[in-house]
Amino acid sequence: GAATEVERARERVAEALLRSRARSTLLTDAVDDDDLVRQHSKLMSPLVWDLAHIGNQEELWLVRDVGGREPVRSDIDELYDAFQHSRASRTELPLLSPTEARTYVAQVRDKVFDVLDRVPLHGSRLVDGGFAFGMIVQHEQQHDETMLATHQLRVGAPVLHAPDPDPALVAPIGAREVFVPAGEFTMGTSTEPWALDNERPAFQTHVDAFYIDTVPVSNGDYLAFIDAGGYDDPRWWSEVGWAYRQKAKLTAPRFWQRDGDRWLRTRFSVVEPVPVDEPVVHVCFHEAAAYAKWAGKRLPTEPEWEKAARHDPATGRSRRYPWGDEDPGVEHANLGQRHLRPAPVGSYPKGASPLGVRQLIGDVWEWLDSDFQPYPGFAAFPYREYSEVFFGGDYKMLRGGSFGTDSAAVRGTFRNWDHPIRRQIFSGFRCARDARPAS
Ligand code: AVJ
Ligand code: FE
Repeated sequence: GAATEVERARERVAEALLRSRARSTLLTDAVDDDDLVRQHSKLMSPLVWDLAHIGNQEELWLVRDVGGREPVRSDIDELYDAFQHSRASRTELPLLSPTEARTYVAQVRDKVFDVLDRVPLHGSRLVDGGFAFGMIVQHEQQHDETMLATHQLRVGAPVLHAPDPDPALVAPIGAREVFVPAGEFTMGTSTEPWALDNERPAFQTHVDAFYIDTVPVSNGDYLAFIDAGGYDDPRWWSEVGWAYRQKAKLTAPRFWQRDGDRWLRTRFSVVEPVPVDEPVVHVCFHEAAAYAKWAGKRLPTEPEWEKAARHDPATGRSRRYPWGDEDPGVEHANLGQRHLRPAPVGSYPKGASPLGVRQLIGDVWEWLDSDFQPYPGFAAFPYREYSEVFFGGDYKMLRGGSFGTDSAAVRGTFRNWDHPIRRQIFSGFRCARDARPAS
């Protein structure tokens, strides 16, 4: 009944809070204090900022707002407000030290478990189904992925270790492309309990027939673009993309370097030959779009991606995930920093969509040819600064999560966005093309 459902929500929250904290701890305990306060890149915060910011968001929403408790520390809100200070300037601030930050997040977390024990998880939109807790879990996991990207930018001996994906999970893919017939499908959600405001509400939308690649573009595919002179041919690039390619002198994905006649790449401080069968990662939107044009294709739009990922032609309904409604298992997708790399293309046949599209969830975020815009009926909730202030033409969409995304922070409806020039994120892509009826 309703009571056991609330108890299950409470258990889900507790488990997710423990998992996100274990990951934040791993990412921040892996390096020494000098490394925690250092700026590894102008694009990133020092790791110690992310850690205390995680605690501060948790305090604002769960301790003060949901719990109605006294502040743990009311003096530091401004330091950890992402809109007050650019990432590049955060090392200049009088931040909590690593020890203070660890104490702070632990104090906040103690109070949060107390709040979780006492508040009803129903009766208001903020707490129904544990939403505010789920939002904070997703916030921590999103910053954990950002911290993982900071680790990738960090120079020094390797400190993160994980087994490689199981090669036995690769299965022949058959056709390189999947045909998605024209028609309506349900995009977004009105029922997913932890869905964030920008995923809501569900609505019907028509998508013309199109073809989408069965798997993400691999390093091997991408090498063919490089070898064909793709980086030196403005025909493949948009005007803005070409200008950026020139200005930034792009010649290959980020973290690649030429070594004689082969390419090496650095991955969490380990240098290795570029693995040709893995999805390409650390490309910006402009590189993805240029590759697609060179290949005679284009990037999918956001409705196309979500239809490929969720639409079940047999029932006409949209699934939570490509494989169905169950939460991601290890057989479905490469998520959660379980591995420190994408799995080879063709992996996870059990994670395929009804039409047979693979690896939509996990491995690499997929750049899409869509700007970040609200769905019809969007309402900012619970704060404008999560989504609303980013709507417009400045950001391109990314879908599906990467190997560094936790299962709590991705689903078929989950929307991510970034500047089209960003490459430090775990971003790759797959291609699509129109399926125009022969005239
Ligand atoms: C949704 C991943 C673009 O990291 O900037 C973290 C998530 N929002 N803190 C980001 C977020 C506030 C956001 N992205
Ligand atoms: Fe944040």
